[in-house]
Amino acid sequence: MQPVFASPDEIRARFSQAMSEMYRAEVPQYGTLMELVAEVNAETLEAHPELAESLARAGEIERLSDERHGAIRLGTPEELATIGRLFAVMGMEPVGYYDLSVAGIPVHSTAFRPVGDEALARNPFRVFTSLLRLDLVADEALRAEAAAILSRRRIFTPGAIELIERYEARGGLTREEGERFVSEALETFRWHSEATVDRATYERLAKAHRLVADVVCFRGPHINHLTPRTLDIEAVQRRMPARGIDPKAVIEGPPERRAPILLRQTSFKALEEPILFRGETGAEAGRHTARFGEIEQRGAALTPKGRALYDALLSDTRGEVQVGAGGAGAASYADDLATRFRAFPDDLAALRREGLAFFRYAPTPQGLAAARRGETAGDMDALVEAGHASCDPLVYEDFLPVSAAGIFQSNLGTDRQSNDASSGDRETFEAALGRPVADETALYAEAERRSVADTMAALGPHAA
Ligand code: OOG
Ligand code: NI
Repeated sequence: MQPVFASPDEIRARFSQAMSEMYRAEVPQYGTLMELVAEVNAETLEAHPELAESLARAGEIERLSDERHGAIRLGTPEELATIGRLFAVMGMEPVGYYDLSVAGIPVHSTAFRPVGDEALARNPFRVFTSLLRLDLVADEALRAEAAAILSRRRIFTPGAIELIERYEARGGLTREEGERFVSEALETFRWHSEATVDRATYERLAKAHRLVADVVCFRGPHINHLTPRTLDIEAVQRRMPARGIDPKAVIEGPPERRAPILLRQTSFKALEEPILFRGETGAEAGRHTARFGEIEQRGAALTPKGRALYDALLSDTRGEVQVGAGGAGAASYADDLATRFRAFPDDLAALRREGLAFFRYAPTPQGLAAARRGETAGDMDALVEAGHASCDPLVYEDFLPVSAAGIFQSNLGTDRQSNDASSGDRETFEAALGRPVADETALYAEAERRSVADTMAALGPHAA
């Protein structure tokens, strides 16, 4: 008899819940941030009943303060290949390639995430996953030393590997296996305060780049942050200090707008935590900063034309105003950003008219009635104009390389913005992963195209 399998969405929902509990216990300040986010979200809903209604219609109220994403940093191609298989058990696919070397950070990344509308609605949890690029470490001896240390660790439990193999062989896990899988998988993301190296080795690696030490010197790729969704990122950013939380200097992404686009993010700075180095005569006390908390607010996914405009306006601002290591210049940066983004249309109709954002179309009840009378127009603009089709922006479900770099940087102990020359290496990343990453723009374009086709079919001359 064919066993009954748990859905990957269900396993992912359990996993994100378990991660949230583990991280709150490990990093109490993250719990404080969650409380602040819940408070601001509640106030925002009370002040904007129309927003509360639209979230309720979309079925999003219940999951409002669930985490949207987390992040890890891996050390070897084999680790990336296996994590891809682990995330596949939970319905998470690699989407997008992010080159962080543009900001002087020696990693490249993808986001493992659910891709279908239903899967995203069921549980949106995704993991921004970076792979260390030892090829960007200049010192050859150090590079070899790091590779040797990494080759000795095993970041997955035997139980997790066994369940991944079972999933692959049978095409699913039972509910009981899914529960076991979640607790085995969780071990990979747990914090270990004992470094696998001595102080001198840690310091040599940290001198090459703080991130190299963070990836190489521990037993596993500890989850370094989780990120809930906020309805008012400005308010959370403002209120963090009163809760004893130290926010990064600027909110990454576009400025505040009436019609939100892409992704706005901010984080609290990574905490300094006690660790133990290996010593000749026993453990030696040390300190390490890696783990932080972040919040995000998402808006419309942009077409290539919209994204080009976004990139140009952002790069103009960053060319004009540099934020310094301690956050100096943050206010002028925010002002300059807001001024420049006046060139980016700020209402949904204009975003659609000018082809800057992706939309999802659907027939309205009036449209369906008109179609039955044979009174609908044959093109989408006219259908929308007549109220026969509705259109809502597609939510951006991915990440932004410049923003990600800013989040990395502020958690490596500096708010200094950096704009280096790029040299991505997507081919090597995909070879390590064992498969290509999906193209996020193609996913949005396809979702829009499908909604247009379905809507036209429902409202077209042959509909009834
Ligand atoms: C990842 C930083 C990037 C985001 O939301 O853009 C990120 C990391 O620090 O490992 O999480
Ligand atoms: Ni993040």
